[in-house]
Amino acid sequence: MSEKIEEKIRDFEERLSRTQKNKATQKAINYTKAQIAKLRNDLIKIATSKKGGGSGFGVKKTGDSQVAFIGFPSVGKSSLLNLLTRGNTDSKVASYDFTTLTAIPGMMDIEEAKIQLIDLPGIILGAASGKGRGREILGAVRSADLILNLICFLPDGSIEFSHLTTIRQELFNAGMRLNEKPPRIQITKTNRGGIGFTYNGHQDMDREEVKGILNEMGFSNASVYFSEPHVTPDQLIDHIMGNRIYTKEFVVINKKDLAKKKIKDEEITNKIGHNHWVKISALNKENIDKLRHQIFQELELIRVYLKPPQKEVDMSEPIILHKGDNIKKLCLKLHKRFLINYRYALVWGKSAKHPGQKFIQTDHNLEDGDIVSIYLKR
Ligand SMILES: Nc1nc2c(ncn2[C@@H]2O[C@H](COP(=O)(O)OP(=O)(O)OP(=O)(O)O)[C@@H](O)[C@H]2O)c(=O)[nH]1
Ligand SMILES: [Mg+2]
Repeated sequence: MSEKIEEKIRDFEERLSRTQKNKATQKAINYTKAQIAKLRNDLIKIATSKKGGGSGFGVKKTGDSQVAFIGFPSVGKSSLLNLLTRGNTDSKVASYDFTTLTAIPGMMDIEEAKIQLIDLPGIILGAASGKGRGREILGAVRSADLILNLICFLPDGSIEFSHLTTIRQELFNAGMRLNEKPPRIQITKTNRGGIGFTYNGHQDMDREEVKGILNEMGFSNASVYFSEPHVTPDQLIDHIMGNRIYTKEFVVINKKDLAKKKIKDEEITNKIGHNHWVKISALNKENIDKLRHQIFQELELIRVYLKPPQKEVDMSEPIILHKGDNIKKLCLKLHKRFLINYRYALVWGKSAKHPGQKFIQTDHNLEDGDIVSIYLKR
């Protein structure tokens, strides 16, 4: 079944590449884009269903955060897992491709946080439509907080950047959006009146185009609001589809020991498209600690300390949360009874206007180093 869908996608994509972009063809382009999005969605549904292997090898989430390793075969994913987990994990390493056949989780301790690393089999072209163990791999990646995209130096001393493009395309096809923020769009279904369109800032799409896409995606009456400028047709389609996953990507360039001549950092940043990357050598254990700290920073974790009411603060064991998490997240991480019986909380630290600020609501965002006392109903 997925083969047929893929064939259709290919047809549409070919049509898209043949169409020159101008005002007259815009409608046809958006129509084609909507069709591709719907078909890809069918693929994602198959891939994330149990039958399609979407449970992602069934790795149980543990720790404060999850990081998934993705990369072509033999780039050194398993070698790196073994190093980062300081020998607590033993994922098989070998010189042949497809050594790792399933997901291997390992735990990395850093700055009082426990980070679950997931080593995965090598990915190949067509993974999103199920080639190799593609569906399971992408299933496991979908639930991660950070994706470590691994590439490596080749024996001739050059870096294989093309793998990055392939992997990103596969992740895109699987509904993942790397280093992007969800577009700020609101769509409210209405009973009549067609498609209403209001916006903030400069937009490149006009009402006709927005209407075209919405009609194509099954909306006849709705009011649409863009609260950020320059929303693209793809972002609009993503918003309507709703199952997109927005994750950060960090690029690891392994096998630095094979590098011959120096490649400028700017050149690497240009090729990668951002400066969230590091060169390492798993073989020579080079830059491994640097990478550990970079992972910690990329995850944007914060430490919150608990002060039981009328007692001293416990500085020995912080609760690890993600940046932007609120008191509700903290309660849930402790035990759901903290949320059910919540009365108020007192907060000291960066997020409080004054020491011991009182919060009756749980939607207050906490910051790194905050001290919190939670008072419960009796
Ligand atoms: N020269 C060099 N070789 C490395 C380095 N890291 C790993 N290797 C070698 O590369 C080969 C593949 O390493 P693995 O860790 O098994 O690679 P993988 O990405 O897990 O491979 P699959 O599980 O098959 O996808 C092994 O022969 C490793 O010894 C490195 O930093 N430098
Ligand atoms: Mg491996």
